[in-house]
Amino acid sequence: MGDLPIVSVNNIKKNIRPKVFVTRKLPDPVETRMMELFDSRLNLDDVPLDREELIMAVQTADILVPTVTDVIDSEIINSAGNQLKMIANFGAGVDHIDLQAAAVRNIIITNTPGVLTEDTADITMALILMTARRLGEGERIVRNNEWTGWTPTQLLGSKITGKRLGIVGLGRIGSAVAHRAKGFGLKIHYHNRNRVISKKEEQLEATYWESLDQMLAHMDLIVLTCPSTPASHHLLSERRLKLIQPHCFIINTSRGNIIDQKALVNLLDEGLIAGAGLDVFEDEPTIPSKLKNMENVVILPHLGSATMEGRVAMGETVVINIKTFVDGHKVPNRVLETLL
Ligand code: 8YV
Repeated sequence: MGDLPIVSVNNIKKNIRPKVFVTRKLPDPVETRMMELFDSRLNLDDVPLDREELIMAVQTADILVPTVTDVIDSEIINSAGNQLKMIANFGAGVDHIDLQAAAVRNIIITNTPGVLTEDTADITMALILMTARRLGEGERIVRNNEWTGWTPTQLLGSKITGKRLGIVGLGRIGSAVAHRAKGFGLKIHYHNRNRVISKKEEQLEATYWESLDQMLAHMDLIVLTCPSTPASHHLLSERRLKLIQPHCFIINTSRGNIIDQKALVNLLDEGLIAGAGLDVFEDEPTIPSKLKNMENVVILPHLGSATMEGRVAMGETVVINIKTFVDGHKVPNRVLETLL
């Protein structure tokens, strides 16, 4: 990065454009801005990087811009050159990055929270409706030319008005789901590490369950909107999944590893859970064929934040994170492991 003086705050040398390595194709306006502001290396073909390419990236770039598809584990971080100062993630979830290894190397991690809240909440509602009202099944019947006309008993689903919705994680996305769900006449229940302020509970007419086990056992629909952290890995373990009533549906728009996927498949198979709406999976993009063949499961290819506006806003947030860091200011969306 040349021989110019070093800014003490961030160790990035002033007045020069940092080398930014973007691992995936981003929306055009974002890439254009990245090119204008930084010495950016883009991935126009959008072929995911393999481990060797990722290692090469962290050995050459000042700033890496990865996505959920890049596993930045301790080996990758430890192979980074001293020039790597920041990992500016395109996305809110950072479970694919070893935060501890990055902290040891003084590499700053940022994410893009806030801008994808509404879109992810919309997809969650879509999955609630698709699953409870059997919309995927209906669409498949029509597309397969199997629809012979209306009948009084075809594809009868479950009414959602008046049902109990248990939200696991009442953060930004969980709250946005709660607001929408209330409008649909669902009764809001939630479990969270910390109980939210009473004003918010009153607004949502929400019931707090300190015990996740107890909440799971009493719900008609369960939605997972908590972040994926070491503590939430398999939060819905086989034991907890078995507490759920057989008429209940599970919706996951967070991360696949929050549910023990193998146990979920078995319980769905045995009819002990009514159905599932899944936007995320344990080993994306691999999805067990058993799950894909279940009529009562709705499967989406991780579309939570997939709107043009949302993805551009995520890119703009990445640009702001990098620019403030390079300019030596306090970085707005820094992820501190201790806060997760
Ligand atoms: C993103 C997401 O599309 O932001 C997240 O955490 O799960 C998705 O909505 C993806 O992570 C982009 O990297």
